[in-house]
Amino acid sequence: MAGDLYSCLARSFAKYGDRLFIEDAARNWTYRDVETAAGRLAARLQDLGLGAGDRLLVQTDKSVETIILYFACMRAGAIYLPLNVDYTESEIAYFLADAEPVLAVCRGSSVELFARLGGDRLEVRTLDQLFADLPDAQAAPVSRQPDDVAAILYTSGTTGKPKGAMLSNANLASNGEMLVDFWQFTPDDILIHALPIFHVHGLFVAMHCVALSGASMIFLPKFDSAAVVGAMARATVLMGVPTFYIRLLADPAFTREAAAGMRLFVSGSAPLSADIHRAFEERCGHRVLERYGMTETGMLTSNPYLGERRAGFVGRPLPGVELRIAEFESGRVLPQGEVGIVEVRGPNIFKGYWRNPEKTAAEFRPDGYFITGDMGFIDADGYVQLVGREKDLIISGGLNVYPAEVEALLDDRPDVAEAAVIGVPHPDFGEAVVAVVQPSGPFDPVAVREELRRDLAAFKVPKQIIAVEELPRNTMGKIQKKLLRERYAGMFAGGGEG
Ligand code: MCA
Ligand code: AMP
Repeated sequence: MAGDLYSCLARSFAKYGDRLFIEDAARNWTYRDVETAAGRLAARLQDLGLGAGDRLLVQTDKSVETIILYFACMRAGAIYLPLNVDYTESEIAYFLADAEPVLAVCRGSSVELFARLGGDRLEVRTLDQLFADLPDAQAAPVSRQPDDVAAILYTSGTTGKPKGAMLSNANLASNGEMLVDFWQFTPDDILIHALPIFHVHGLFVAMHCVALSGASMIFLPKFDSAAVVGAMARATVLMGVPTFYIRLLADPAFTREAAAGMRLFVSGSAPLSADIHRAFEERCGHRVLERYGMTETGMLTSNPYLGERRAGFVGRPLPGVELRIAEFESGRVLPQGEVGIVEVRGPNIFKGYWRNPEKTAAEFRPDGYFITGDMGFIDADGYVQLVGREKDLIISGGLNVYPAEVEALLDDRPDVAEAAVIGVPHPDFGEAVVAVVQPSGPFDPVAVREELRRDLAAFKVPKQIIAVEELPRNTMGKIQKKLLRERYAGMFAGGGEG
């Protein structure tokens, strides 16, 4: 395998030059169109002072231009740092201070905010500004080593402070090339791209499978059931989070006929229930292929393309990935069949957390295995089933919410004595964020929710805040979240609004 990610991408650009790469509402882009634009944009980035190893922070709406910006960043040898468009001022301030980017590319409405937060050292541009009058001359690709960082993706943690996962050129290239093979992508594939492009799933898994195989994608701004079903007439693959499949099943237009030309439906980022798996097959005749991964690791396991796709299982370790189950505290490796923490090793595992050697050291075993925080077991056929999480994490519609971050904001309020934030089963999002609060005086849950929206991205804001007289505690005084989860398990059973 070649040294850097851009070399792999450039081979595709050269090989598939005239073929269609991206189709959006505005126009069609061939591989050559995208490469030429990326080469010219890379020259612009360099003019703005972005050198090899510098961070480029991006918070833009989903667009083909953003994808071109990503390629231009790789071509310039810089480090790509995508942010969820939902992030608020306090969240952005943290990322700017921690990552120290040279350049931020944002929406027009955020320019003033970024300029104020970033100070003199940060260049701030919109996509329109970057693309206006691009230079004709393309920047030559800057060569990078396999181990050089290509991207930093922030993930929150149990302490509530996000950590930047450093993904190397080799991490991204090896995982992408392996998935092309494993899921049998060919230049004839057409992928429906309805995921956001600030996460591993939409940016690396879906996009690299297309870019590295010479396939093409129908690029949708977001998941919309009608648009996705409409695109199926011409497409072959859909990748999505379980909420996509739940919403497709709720759409009467999604039928066996609508899905007839599709060859593959992939699900990941959150558990796909065995019930949804079965209902999906009954509806359209396709068995969803479930796989499992993480921001820090890329894709780890997958159900087979050709063999049995087992409902409720995330499949076997992918080629090159070593996976074992261990006892969390001691690290003792457990025999097949026993439930423990999932640990992984392989060329796809990240380099560590940005400027955070302590956190990095804490999440690796001495022999190089990364401790995922997911609990599971391996069955007699080598299939992995995930049964829960050791980490206190809620996954809502494929997006991670760490209760600690929401609890810290609530606990800081004068009207809150203590708060416990839990995940509650939700028919659309899988899990929904709910806060159970012990007030310290007059308390208005609706007003508190509105105030939380100022400091938290919308998906992290509790769908409901419940005031209770007393939070249940164990003899040590610790809040019993398990009890709360049981107590409120049925609250969304009748529908999403609770
Ligand atoms: C939007 N909202 C959400 C979510 N998304 N709330 C909780 N969880 C969410 N995921 C908020 C909106 O801000 C809005 O709030 C209200 O919920 C209703 O929004 P709705 O219109 O239903 O949302 P949507 O725009 O249709 O989005 C739902 C979605 C989207 C399609 C499920 O969240 C999505 O595309 N998720 C995919 C995320 C993803 O790519 N994850 C991969 C991570 P209000 O009304 O209050 O403003 S990578 C990863 O996990 C690893 C590597 C892996 O294995 O893949
Ligand atoms: P992220 O930090 O967004 O990369 O989320 C990674 C986490 O998503 C993993 O540690 C798992 O807990 C979860 N996850 C990803 N894929 C699956 C899956 N197929 N089933 C269950 N959980 C999953």
